[in-house]
Amino acid sequence: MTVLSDELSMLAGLASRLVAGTGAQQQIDEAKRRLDQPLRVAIAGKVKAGKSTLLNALVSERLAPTDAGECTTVVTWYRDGSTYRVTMHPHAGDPAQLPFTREEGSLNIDLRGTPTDQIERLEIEWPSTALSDVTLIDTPGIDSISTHLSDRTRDFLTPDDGASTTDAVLYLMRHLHASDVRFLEAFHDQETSRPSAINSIGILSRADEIGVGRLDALASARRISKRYGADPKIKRLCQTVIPVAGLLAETAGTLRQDEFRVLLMLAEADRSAVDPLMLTVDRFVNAETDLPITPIERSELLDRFGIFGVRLAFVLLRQGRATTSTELSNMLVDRSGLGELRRILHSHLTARSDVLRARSALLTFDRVVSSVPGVNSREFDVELERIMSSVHEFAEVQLLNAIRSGFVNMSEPDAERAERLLGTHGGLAHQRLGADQNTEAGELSRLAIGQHTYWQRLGENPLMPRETIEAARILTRTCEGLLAAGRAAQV
Ligand SMILES: Nc1nc2c(ncn2[C@@H]2O[C@H](COP(=O)(O)OP(=O)(O)OP(=O)(O)O)[C@@H](O)[C@H]2O)c(=O)[nH]1
Ligand SMILES: [Mg+2]
Repeated sequence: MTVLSDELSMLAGLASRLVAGTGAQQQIDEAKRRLDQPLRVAIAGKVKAGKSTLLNALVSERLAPTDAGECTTVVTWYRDGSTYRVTMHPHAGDPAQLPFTREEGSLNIDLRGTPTDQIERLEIEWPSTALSDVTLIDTPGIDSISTHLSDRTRDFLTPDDGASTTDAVLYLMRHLHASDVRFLEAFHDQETSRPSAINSIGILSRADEIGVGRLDALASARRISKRYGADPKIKRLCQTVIPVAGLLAETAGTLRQDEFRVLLMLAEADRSAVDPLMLTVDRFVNAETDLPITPIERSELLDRFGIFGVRLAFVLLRQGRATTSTELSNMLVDRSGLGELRRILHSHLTARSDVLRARSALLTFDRVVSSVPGVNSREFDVELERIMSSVHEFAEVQLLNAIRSGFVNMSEPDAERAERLLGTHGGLAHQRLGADQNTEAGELSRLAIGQHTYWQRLGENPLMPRETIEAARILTRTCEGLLAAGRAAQV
């Protein structure tokens, strides 16, 4: 048992006693059960931001419906299971299993005539290693503030009563928009009075479309994401912003042999015949050509790859950098930004599942206890406050938020060093210490000692404001944790 789990059990017990005999007891039990389940990560963003496509890319299957269909308007969970099963959870009444078919990989779910506004969520169990440590939740697009679809997503992510059912969010944005920021703020408002960057990652989605599908689209997208990530409003709300070309990632992960053959044919054809086709989307589909590919086939290729993907695959094959469909698929996944997203998902979210889930549980206990009329929650409030400030993992989360919100007065290089140490570049030891992946344990220890000394001295400087001294104390403790973990790993 760790300090964290001991404290959680204690607080759960206290919350249970306070609400015993009321319906709220069940919510406490449910929150406790969640601590052993995979991390729940919602994919959210505006209408047609590419949420479902990105979910498919992460699972390497075309499960989630994209574009049309009533299922795009229902919150849908995708979780690992021992069998393939679809369950509908209505707002009122018992859950029911639903029949489904698959067409070219896509799921076709028969809602049996149930109006979508009566469905709280669909749950898809799907045996998949990609889902073994994370449950992905596809949400309907947020449109304008008032539409009912947006309301469904908003209710789901930021419920007025009860607890949020997610531990973290991937927030897709195509262009930075005032309503994106409002939504992110609303999501975080639920947690505490202070917003938190710890559990959300911003994604500049459909990144291939930036610069009308030119081959350098992703480089431009990377520059734009950096700018978004540095924006103080976004910085308070997202750990980082990265670009992803979801459609290309989805297609690369589900690449078919027939598609590979057509692309190879184009790559091997005479340049004078192919180059004119590659100039624009319109030419690619409609231009007359002697090449053995019909306009319908070209249009299908575009639907799957986008013009950027077609151009990139063509260049990779033509230059001989990819020679098989597996090589092509791997290269496209990498170029799409999905590889980086997977790494970030791991280092920023799943590697920290314990603390993120614990945090969700505490917030749920708090909300449940304060929602039951007549409960004297004083003892609970005191304990919650004590845990939030004394358990080191939470102290780190709160410090990161405080730095990002400008509550802690630090020089820019200090703030950057502190943020990194708190895990904004990933929670693994080398990431926190700013070293590369292959750094030896001895060198990591030296780096940790260097940082320890640095923060300790800063904390002892009597001229520093109180918050900075407190921040330095937490960071010193983080370095001690890294040193201890390094020693344990060497034993
Ligand atoms: N070029 C390009 N098109 C994309 C990308 N991602 C999604 N699309 C296209 O955008 C359209 C919408 O994609 P979805 O994945 O359904 O978007 P969504 O955010 O789930 O949409 P809603 O659920 O309806 O809000 C589809 O036609 C996709 O093929 C991308 O990375 N690049
Ligand atoms: Mg969708």
